[in-house]
Amino acid sequence: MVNVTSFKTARSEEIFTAAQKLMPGGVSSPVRAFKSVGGQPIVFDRVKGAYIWDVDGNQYIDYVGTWGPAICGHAHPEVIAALHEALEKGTSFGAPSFQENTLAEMVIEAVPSIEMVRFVNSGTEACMSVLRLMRAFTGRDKIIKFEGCYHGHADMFLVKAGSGVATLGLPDSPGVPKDTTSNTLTAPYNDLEAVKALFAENPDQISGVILEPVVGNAGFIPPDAGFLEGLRELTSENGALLVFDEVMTGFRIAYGGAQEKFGVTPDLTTLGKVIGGGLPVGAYGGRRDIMALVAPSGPMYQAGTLSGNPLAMTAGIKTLELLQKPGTYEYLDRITKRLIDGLLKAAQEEGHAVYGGQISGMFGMFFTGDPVHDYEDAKKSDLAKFSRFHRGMLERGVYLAPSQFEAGFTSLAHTDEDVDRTIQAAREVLSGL
Ligand code: HOZ
Repeated sequence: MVNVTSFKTARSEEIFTAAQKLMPGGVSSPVRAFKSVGGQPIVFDRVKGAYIWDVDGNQYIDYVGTWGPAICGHAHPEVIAALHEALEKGTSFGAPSFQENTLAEMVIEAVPSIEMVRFVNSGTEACMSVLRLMRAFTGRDKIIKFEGCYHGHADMFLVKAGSGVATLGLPDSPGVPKDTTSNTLTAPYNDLEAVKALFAENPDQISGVILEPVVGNAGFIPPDAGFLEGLRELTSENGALLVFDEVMTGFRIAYGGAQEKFGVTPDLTTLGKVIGGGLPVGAYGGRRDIMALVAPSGPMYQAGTLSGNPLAMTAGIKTLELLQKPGTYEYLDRITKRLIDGLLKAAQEEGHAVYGGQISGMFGMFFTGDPVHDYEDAKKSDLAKFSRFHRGMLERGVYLAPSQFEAGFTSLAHTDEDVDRTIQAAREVLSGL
C-alpha cells in the first residue's frame, strides 16, 4: 500500500504525456483518462489478485477490476493456466470450436432467460445486436431506454446515456444522425408511470424496453421494489420485449445475474465482462423462438471474425467454474457489505452527507444525503468532493473508478484486511475534505 509521502507518478506522467500525442485524450476508452476527477491517470504495469502495480512501483487495492471482469481476482492462476494450454493450440480459429459449446451450455444453464446464445466481442456489440433482434422479432422500430443507463456506444443508445457520456457531461454525441435516435424513447429509471405513458403515446410501435436491471453506469442504483416486475407486466401487455443488459450484473450479483436475484425473467439478455474472464467478449441470448431469427438460422444478420474466440471462451469457462464453488456469492456479499458499510460510516462520522449500497460484489457511494433512485438523483452528488476523495484515495493506494457515475467492484481476492485498510484510508481522506 502506498504511503502518501512516497506516492510518485513521474513515469506515469511521462507515458501519459506521450500517449496524448498518439491517441485521442491519451486513452483507448474515455473514462480511464481521469478527466472528471482531475490529475493524470496512473499507468498500469501489472495486476494480480486484488492489486494493481503502476509503472512507478506504487501498489493499489483495486475496486475497478478492469470494470467488472476480474471477479475471481486479477490473473487468477487457474485462468492463466487454462489460457496457456489454449494458447498452444492457436489464438483464433474463425470456425466452430468445442469451447463455444461448453461456455454456451454454462450460460444457458445459469441464466434463466437464455435458451440460446450468440457470442460476440464486447458489451457494445451485444447490445447493438440485441436491438436489431428486438426490431426484427416485433416488426416495430421504437425502443425505451432509461436515463443514465449505458448500453455501449452504438448510435441508437447514445441518448441520455451513462458511463463516459455522463462522466464527461457530454450532450448526445455529434456524428449520431437525428434519424438514428428518433426511435429511442427515454424514461427516468425506477419510474413505471413514465414507461406506461410512453406505451400509451406510441401504441403498437415499441419493440421493447432495455435496461440495466441494477444500474452501474450512473453510479450504483438498484431497482425499487416492484420496478422490474412492473416492466415485465407492461412489456407483456403491450406485445413488447423486455431486455436485461446484464453486461455488468451477469454472473456478478448472482451466478444467474439480476434475473436470478430478483426473480424476473426478461425475453432477451446481454452479457459481457465476467463471461470473458478478462478477455474481450460479449453475448446475447434469450427465448429460442426469438434467437431462431439470428443468421444463419434466420434472416437477422450479425457476424464477427473473432466471435467465439477460443482464448476468450477458455478464460470465460474457467472463470465460471471458479464462481460455481460453494460460498462464492456469500463471500462477495459479505466483503462488499463490510466495505460499503465502513465507507458510509466513516463519511458520516467525518461530517459528510453520503448515500450508497451494494448487491453482492457491486457497490457505490454518492456524496449526497438524499436517496438515489435515478440519474437526476445521482447528479445531485457533490462531484468536486468526489474528485478530491478519489485523488486522496489514489495517493493512499486505493484505486477507485475515476468517475462518480460508475459502480465499484470487489472480487474473491479482496480480504478483510484489504477492506479495513481501504476504510482507514477513506477515513484519513474524508477527515480533510
Ligand atoms: N464503459 C466502461 C465502464 N462502464 C469503461 C470502460 C473503460 O474505460 O475501460
